[in-house]
Amino acid sequence: MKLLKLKLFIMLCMPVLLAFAQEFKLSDPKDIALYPQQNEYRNTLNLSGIWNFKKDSLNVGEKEQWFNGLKESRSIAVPGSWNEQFEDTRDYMDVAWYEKETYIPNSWKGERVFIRIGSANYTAKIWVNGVPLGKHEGGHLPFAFEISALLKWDANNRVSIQIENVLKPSRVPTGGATAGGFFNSNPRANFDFFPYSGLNRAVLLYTVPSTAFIRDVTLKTDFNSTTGVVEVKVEQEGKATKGKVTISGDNQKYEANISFSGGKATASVKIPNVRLWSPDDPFLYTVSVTIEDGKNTLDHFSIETGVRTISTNDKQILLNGKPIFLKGFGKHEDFPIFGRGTAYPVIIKDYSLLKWVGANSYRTSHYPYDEEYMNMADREGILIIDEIPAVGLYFHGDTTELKLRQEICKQYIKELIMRDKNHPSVVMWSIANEPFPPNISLSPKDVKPADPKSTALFAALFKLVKDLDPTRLKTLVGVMGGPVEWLALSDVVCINRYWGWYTNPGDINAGTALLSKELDDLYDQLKKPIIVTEFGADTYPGMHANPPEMFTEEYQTAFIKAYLDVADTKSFVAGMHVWAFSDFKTGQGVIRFGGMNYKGVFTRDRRPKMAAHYLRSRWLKKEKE
Ligand code: GCB
Repeated sequence: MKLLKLKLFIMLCMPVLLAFAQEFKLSDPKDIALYPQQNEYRNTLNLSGIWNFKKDSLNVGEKEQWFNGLKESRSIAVPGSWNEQFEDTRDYMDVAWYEKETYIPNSWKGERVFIRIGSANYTAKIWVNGVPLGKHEGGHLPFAFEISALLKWDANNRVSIQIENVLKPSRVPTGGATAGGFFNSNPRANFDFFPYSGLNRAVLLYTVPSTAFIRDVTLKTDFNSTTGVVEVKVEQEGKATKGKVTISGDNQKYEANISFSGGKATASVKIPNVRLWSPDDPFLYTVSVTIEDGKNTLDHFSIETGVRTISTNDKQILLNGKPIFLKGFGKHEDFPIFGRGTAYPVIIKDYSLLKWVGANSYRTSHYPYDEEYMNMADREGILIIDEIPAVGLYFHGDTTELKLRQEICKQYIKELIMRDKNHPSVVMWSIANEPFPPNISLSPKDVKPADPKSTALFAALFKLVKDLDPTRLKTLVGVMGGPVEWLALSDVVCINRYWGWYTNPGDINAGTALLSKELDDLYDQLKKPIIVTEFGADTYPGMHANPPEMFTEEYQTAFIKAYLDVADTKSFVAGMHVWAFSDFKTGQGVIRFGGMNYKGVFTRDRRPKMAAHYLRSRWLKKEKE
């Protein structure tokens, strides 16, 4: 009788024991190398829509097994930030659960099935049908796990995701540390944008063939006179022995056979009379890869890409060997109600406005954006400085926290390059925005030398970037008063400057005199092209003053004009990015009226301020000259 009871007890407890016995795997960046695709060998299922949601402020969900079904949940939209969808979640920076049931057809049986989460801010743990699957840290990059073994076929399957967004100094971007003085904000982020939480991008299920599938494709483009060259590296997992690469476009088709050794194969395809990719002609070729085992085709994947090169000389950025001046903005993924959630109409609108205003580039400040932004940049011919979420890094204080920050930066670099390496629009990787030294001084005369340890860290991050992608430029974006040693590591020196705003308030002339002198000094020391990656003034739409006064549309326009005029006198300035494209939400604090940064030249709902009209007249005219 006792034995029977024991057996019964074990049987009842089995699912629970199984759930606890299993470990959460860490994601492998290789699994985000190729965006899920629907074709004759692959399926995708987008789980966007309404999910179940529940806050877990006491952090009891795991103990109470919420992964076996959320009780008393409410509905929430995915993608979308939880902060904008309810009244009690705006400043909620803690644990919450998402849940979705979805039907998996029997026709998928025998395929390998993966789940891909576009962005979960900040940490995520995932269960499928109550069984632990994997975990991930970092809110702006995708991650994926295979789920084939956990699925029930021709049945509903439950996906449970626990997300936690506590702002901590050990995380990147950093939070929870006291910024000091006027810069303190609620929520306690050490960065100037709202720390939107939750599932901000789509969650996808997708299949790949189990016999063999294309795991990664890396494209490297070059040209020689009128002939383009595309180097294609393919990685497969499974039994494929050979395959084919086809590049088509402009009514032409070029092919090369590949054969695998150790799962890898390469090809070099020549394109006579190549149409080079550029903002003037963002022409995209289709690179199509098939793999086979000698008898049957096993998998197929295709990528749109452009043929182009990017390089520098001591003063200029060269696209396809010719100088190009970067006109554009620092941006954010930010919109009312969506928060940081993917909003397709906003993506389209932003590209329409970038074109309207005459911009040719922007920086994904201060984190990687949804893949559709990258696809659109390829199509529209917009150059991208692609930034990891390392905003406001610092090097003093607790050494364990410092180490954790360094590790996560390395992970971000691996994930970002894995995700975005085939986009012609991406011309530069940015490994940090405004890292700051201890005892920062805003007077250029008093800038202190960098601590060699921090310089060594940046050197190591740059080496990692170069090892992973030697074809693109790399930079870190420097803060006012930041050390020159850090800037010296970049291929292109990028600096954010607010002389005439945070210093010399109300005095644009004094501000631009400082800017002009600093640019000359920097160039004398570094002999590299410089981009001013941020400059701007908060501007409440509809506020006017003559003569211009801070916060008015006139001041913003005059400020931007004065900075652009200075840049025009320096042959080594290779780009000017206005801060910011549009107004955006921040935490609440005394320097952020209404919890907003008003430095946009467009409002948060994308209406032009006076400065947008001014930029349009200046940037479009320049193009014709
Ligand atoms: C900066 C930061 C950016 C801020 C901006 C500002 O230097 O890089 O994140 O939003 O200044 O408006 O203060």
